[in-house]
Amino acid sequence: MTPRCGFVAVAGTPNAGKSTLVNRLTGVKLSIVTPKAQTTRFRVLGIMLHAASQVLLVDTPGIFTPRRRLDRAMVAAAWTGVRDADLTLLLVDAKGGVGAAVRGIAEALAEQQRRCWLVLNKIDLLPAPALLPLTATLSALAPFEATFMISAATGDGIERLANALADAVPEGPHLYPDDDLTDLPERLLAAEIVREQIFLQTHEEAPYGSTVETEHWQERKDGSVRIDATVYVARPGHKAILIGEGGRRIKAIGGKARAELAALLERKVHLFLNVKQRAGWDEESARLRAIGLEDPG
Ligand SMILES: Nc1nc2c(ncn2[C@@H]2O[C@H](COP(=O)(O)OP(=O)(O)OP(=O)(O)O)[C@@H](O)[C@H]2O)c(=O)[nH]1
Ligand SMILES: [Mg+2]
Repeated sequence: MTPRCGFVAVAGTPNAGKSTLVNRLTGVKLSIVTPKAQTTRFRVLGIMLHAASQVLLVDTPGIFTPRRRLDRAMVAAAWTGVRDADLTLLLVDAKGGVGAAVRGIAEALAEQQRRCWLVLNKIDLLPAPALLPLTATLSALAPFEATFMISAATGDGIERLANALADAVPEGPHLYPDDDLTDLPERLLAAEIVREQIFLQTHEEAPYGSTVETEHWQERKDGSVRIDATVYVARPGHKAILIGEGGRRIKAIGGKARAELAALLERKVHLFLNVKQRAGWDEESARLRAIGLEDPG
């Protein structure tokens, strides 16, 4: 069979299920998932090998109206992902319907004359007849080549989508070794897994005011790894929330993240977290670069 390979961007509003879909298609957890919007902050590559095709799935941050420099960098990263792709999937939370945000993205894709497919997600949450008017509304906004209805959570409709993607990417040699799953460095993955626990275990502004950087990564002779990570928080109040009474919260965050990392890296992990307050980190170029974002200025 002729080898095929191409980039497919997964775009949409925050919380549509983009990361869940990329993890589902690759069969591994590469991109963190939480019930909160704006979880993903930078592009994450998931490599799906399907028959003779290598489909390079680009998970992107949700597209929304940015306020902070961090937000602008996130949205810019999402559009860069779309611009560099052979095909874009507009992933829509079918339960959420077509609001101004989804509409805006569909119109922008149409204007940029992107090759794109419409993918309605979370179909496990609503009855099938409700999907038809949604498809009609969205199809009027952009010339989608195809429409898919899926549940990234249950796997419904995924096989059909995977087959279609494998057929759709252009002919050409594979760009990555076939056993690679992502281009995400392990240090960044570790920081992301810690950030996922912060998103899951703290609320309101605290997760949005936090970022995580891996400071040290030490492979030990016994095969285990020691990881030291710093959690930067924007406000003193956030530091108190993250540490929790008697240090209980940070212990719980570290405990869960450590277990998750041990499973992902398939070895014993010693994880040390240090919480530092750093007002305005979300406006700081160096902090944005540390998490793989370009400074939007
Ligand atoms: N019921 C249901 N929930 C889903 C489905 N797909 C994703 N979710 C849930 O939706 C929430 C958001 O999922 P994510 O994958 O983090 O969404 P995202 O689009 O990557 O979000 P951002 O990174 O914030 O832009 C999580 O709680 C998921 O478990 C689905 O098909 N059905
Ligand atoms: Mg995401």
